[in-house]
Amino acid sequence: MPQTTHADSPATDTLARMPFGTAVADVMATIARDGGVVLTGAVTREQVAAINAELDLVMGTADGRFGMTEDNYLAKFMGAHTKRLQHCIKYSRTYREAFVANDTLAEYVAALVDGGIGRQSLFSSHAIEIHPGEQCQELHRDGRGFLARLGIDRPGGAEILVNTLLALTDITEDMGATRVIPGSHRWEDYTAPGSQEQTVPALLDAGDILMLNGRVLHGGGANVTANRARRLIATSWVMNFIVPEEAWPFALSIDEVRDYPPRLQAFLGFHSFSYRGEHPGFLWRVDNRPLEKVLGLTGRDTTGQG
Ligand SMILES: O=C(O)CCC(=O)C(=O)O
Ligand SMILES: [Fe+2]
Repeated sequence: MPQTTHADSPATDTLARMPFGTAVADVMATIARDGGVVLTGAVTREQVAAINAELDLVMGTADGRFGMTEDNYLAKFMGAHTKRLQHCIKYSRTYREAFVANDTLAEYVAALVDGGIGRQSLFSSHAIEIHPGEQCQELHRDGRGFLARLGIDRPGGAEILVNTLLALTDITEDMGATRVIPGSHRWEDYTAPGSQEQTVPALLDAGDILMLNGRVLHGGGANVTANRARRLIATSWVMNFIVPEEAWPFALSIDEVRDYPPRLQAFLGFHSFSYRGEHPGFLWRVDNRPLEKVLGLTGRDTTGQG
């Protein structure tokens, strides 16, 4: 697949669509070309209804909050008219059993991200409900935090992350369909931001997924409808082997760790962290909140990066 420059027009005008269950090689060939693909019918209409009913029990509560109340640096990226609910695994049995544990999905994930079938770590399981009035989200590559840091922010490097966006409503362009720049994972210059004019909307029926590699530019769309919210769940996986050898949060209790120096609490994973000093506390969160706050660890932060 040739590299392209960001001046080139998109590789395709629309994203390719194929049924969920299409041969792994065909799905991978399309993602290699475009950076993403729509896989139709990943879950049934009945399963969509069940997932929505399970999520509705919490989406209306404080956990399904709008925007980011505590973390202003993330507020713009997360959106002021968008509800986000982390840990959907916990709230929807239908979603976790029919979708996240699905054998075919595990094969697609493993074909993109090294490790073998079922041997990636779940990175996020996060409902995103974009309401009327929301603007376009900043275009981004989901693997952005890893790629530059590891020196693989160029075509052809390892795939660290894969994302799937499972539509729980039909999603039209005016409702804020996810916008993608097909082929942008093949740009030579990953620092080029891309523009909304280069994007195409991923139109989804409820039950379809948009599968994206960690390198393609995309972002949530603007919801310009009067009264129609759009709901999906972003489920992503990462390579599972850059983790500590010792499983600290299971080996040590929070009570033991409470009196440790804050630096050590952070080393042991009792603290949210960031990719590279940017967006402190973006990773390793609970209920969209910094872990150390959830745990009541109030010691002074000495990590220098939140
Ligand atoms: O909400 C959307 O359509 C996009 C979500 C997204 O980009 C993400 O979860 O990384
Ligand atoms: Fe994203």
